[in-house]
Amino acid sequence: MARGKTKRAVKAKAKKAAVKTAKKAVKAAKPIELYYWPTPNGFKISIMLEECGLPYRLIPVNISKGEQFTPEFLKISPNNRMPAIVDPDGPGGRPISIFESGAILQYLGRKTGKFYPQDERQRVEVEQWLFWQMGGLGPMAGQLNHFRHYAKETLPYAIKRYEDEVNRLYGVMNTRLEDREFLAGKYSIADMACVGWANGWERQGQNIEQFPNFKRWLATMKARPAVQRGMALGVELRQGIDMKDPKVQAVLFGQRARGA
Ligand SMILES: N[C@@H](CCC(=O)N[C@@H](CS)C(=O)NCC(=O)O)C(=O)O
Repeated sequence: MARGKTKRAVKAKAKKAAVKTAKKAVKAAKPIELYYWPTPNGFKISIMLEECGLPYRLIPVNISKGEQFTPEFLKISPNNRMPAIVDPDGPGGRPISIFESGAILQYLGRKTGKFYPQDERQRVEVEQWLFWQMGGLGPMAGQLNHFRHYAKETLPYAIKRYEDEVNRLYGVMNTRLEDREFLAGKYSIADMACVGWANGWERQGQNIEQFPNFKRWLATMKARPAVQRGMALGVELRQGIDMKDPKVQAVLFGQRARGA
């Protein structure tokens, strides 16, 4: 009995020491540089960094002023889009830069072993929904926002096309969430990818009451402190920016190939 107790105490002490070492390692790590602007695509990465407790340094990329076109940023993100990261402590201990939010989420998931399971079946579950967001929900909701809120002309056909598509996608998500708490079962990077876009349902002309499972999932997501911190990161930066300002629109809309 006494021996069992001692064994348990030794185990608990070792566990405590391991946790302390891991925490120290996280603190000692050089911060990840986060190239960011507070939008649903940016939130994916601020949420993941917050969820993992990784140290990071925010580097704002004011896309309304064209900072996404600076030569320094284009070296990191040749697609002139944020988010992007530079991890000074990349593979082999050397820096690595990554653009595309889905690739960043996967990298951080592999790096930390969190929210991106190693088991192949579970990983495929996550990846299906991550890519569903990257190729579907994000681009469609983005186009819908453009035609509903920013376009110079009102184009009912374009608005309806994207409103319908976003509605269809929310329906798919609602069905998926019928018998599971999160998109891949357990909370994962797929949920993080979706939440910023899903949170805009009202602006996207959708009625959340049509999607009760989606509504429950969104409430669960928004109750997570790391999600709250991630979606609050830098929102003050975009205060006072008018997306209908012709100068802002000249930067963001009508982009064509440069230097080719
Ligand atoms: N597929 C990209 C999309 C990123 C994206 O569209 N970012 C927008 C803001 S939400 C941007 O940087 N826009 C700058 C521009 O349009 O020039 C990703 O997921 O990382």
